[in-house]
Amino acid sequence: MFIEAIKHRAANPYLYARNKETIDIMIETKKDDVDSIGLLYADPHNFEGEKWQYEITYMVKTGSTKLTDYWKISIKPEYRRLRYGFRCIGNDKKEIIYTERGFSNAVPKDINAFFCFPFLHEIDLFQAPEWVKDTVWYQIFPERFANGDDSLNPKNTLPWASEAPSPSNFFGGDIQGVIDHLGYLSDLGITGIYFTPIFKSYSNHKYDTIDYFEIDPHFGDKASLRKLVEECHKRGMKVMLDAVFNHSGYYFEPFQDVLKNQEKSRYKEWFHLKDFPVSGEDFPNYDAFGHVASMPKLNTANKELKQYLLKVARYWIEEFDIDGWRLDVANEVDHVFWREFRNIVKETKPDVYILGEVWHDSIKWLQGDQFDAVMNYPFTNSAVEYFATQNIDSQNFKDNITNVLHMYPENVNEFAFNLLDSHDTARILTMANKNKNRVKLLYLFQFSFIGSPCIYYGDEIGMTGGDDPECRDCMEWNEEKQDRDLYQFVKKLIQMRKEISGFGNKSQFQFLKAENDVIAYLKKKDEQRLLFVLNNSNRKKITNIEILANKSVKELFANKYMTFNDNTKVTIDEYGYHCFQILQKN
Ligand code: ARE
Repeated sequence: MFIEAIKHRAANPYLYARNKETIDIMIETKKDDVDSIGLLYADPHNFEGEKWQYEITYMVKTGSTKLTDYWKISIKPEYRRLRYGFRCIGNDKKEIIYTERGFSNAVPKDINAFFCFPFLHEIDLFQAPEWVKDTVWYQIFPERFANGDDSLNPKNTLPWASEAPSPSNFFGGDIQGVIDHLGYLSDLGITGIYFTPIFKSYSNHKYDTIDYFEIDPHFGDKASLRKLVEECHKRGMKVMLDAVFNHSGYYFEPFQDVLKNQEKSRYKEWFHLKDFPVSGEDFPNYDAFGHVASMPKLNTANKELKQYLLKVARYWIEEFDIDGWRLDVANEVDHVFWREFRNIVKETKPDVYILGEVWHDSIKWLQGDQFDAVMNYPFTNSAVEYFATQNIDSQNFKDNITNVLHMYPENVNEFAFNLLDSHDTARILTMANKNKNRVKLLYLFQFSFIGSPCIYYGDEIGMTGGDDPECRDCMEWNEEKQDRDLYQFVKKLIQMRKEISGFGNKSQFQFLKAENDVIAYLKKKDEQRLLFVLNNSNRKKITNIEILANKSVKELFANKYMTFNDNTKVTIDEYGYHCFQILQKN
């Protein structure tokens, strides 16, 4: 046994409370090296005489990569406390005990050698709004979605879609434009909209805030936002706004005050200034987003500024009833701030969704005290590299996705914000080299995965565009120029996710196959079993899926019943896909 590959710590995601009575435990071992793992566990006070009485129960292998096997188990300890260790039996039949004191041949006599979960407090649980699990998001970049009120157009507004998007051009998109098209989003099946910033700012993207308490006048006013939220809520859609708290804009009043009064400015502690005179020349002498002078970094540790930003967070919830905050550059803001932010937000409206923009491992923010989710870019990267750019093979894809699923607790995964692209990346159809079939597979995978999926505006009708700013083109409203076939496909997936138990969230995901450009995975929920088989190549494939032996199934896309005997070969056309609902044994 390769004991050096055995990995566990009494910390997230290896040990966590899933709900008020359940503790989940995970351990990693070298791939195919260990045959079984028994968890030795009991309450720390469960003694008979001098002897601690423990039970043994066997862990389940929940996923494997080329290097690693992941094992998990859920325990419901009567007194909400736990001491535990592992008994690993290797494929060489050797046995080893693993506790907090390391490896031993026999079970340690001293109970203090065992790993410890001291007490499960409900208040420490990771809890996020339930509605998110069923939400299908749509991301809108307001300047480019629809122009509903010409009177608000900025100077030099260009006719809709008359030019390619540039870092500085304007096309007049606004809040009324979104309201005008809510019917379109309802028809598609959208239940949540994420808006990139709408507060008063200088640029077309509005990430350089001038006033956090005002709607950008080119987008509308407070009455327009109120109407938007009401109209969305009427249609069962949630509204999430973008909070840009890492930095302000250059024209934010307090920063202007710093530029004017320099060392004497009462706002000098609101920023991270390095020396005076403060100057926003090419390379600013203050911290900024990147080295972008027009985005001076805010000092969120400063009490006065903190109160100001927390007031902003509360204001738009309290006065406008918004349902979510997406937090820009969330990983560059201090954790103390985010903890206070969470308290204020949840106190104002408990089921507001807090979504951090973090592109990397985000475990630090997902312990229950800061965010409800992060933008799941590790999911995005794997899906894009497999289906769109085809840079990785099926085995690597399976490995990456298995790692993504084991990166965070299971109850955290269900709230993940799963995007394929965004206003910060090229569009998926462009990444897929304009191959629509690959985009369909991407959508199928996204909609059948754990978490809440998000569609970037216009992707559903086949819009293209490279990296920022190209991905921010004006929405195509001429139906003749829209890819209606793709639209209908996405609409169908949304319906399937909503109507078929186990298709989307609230189910378990398990890979069955990943080779030769084919992947197969099983989604389980209660008695429901859905088997997905996807062919990520331009050649027809025949693949053997053993679990189909002697089963009757319904193919949900073709709406066709089939029965398998011992021959479990499945044929999939080029870039084809199946979803088999397994009905019963013959
Ligand atoms: C503009 C130009 C760009 C140019 C840039 C640099 O459009 O072409 O490269 O300036 O000068 C906003 C605007 C952007 C604008 C930017 C700066 O939307 O158009 O770019 O401001 O003025 C990292 C951050 C992540 C950030 C991305 C963009 O970690 O937080 O970079 N995303 C948010 C928003 C953006 C927004 C800002 C932040 C600033 O979503 O829209 O930009 O408010 C790797 C790294 C990530 C990195 C990612 C992308 O994966 O791991 O950390 O994200 O690549 O670069």
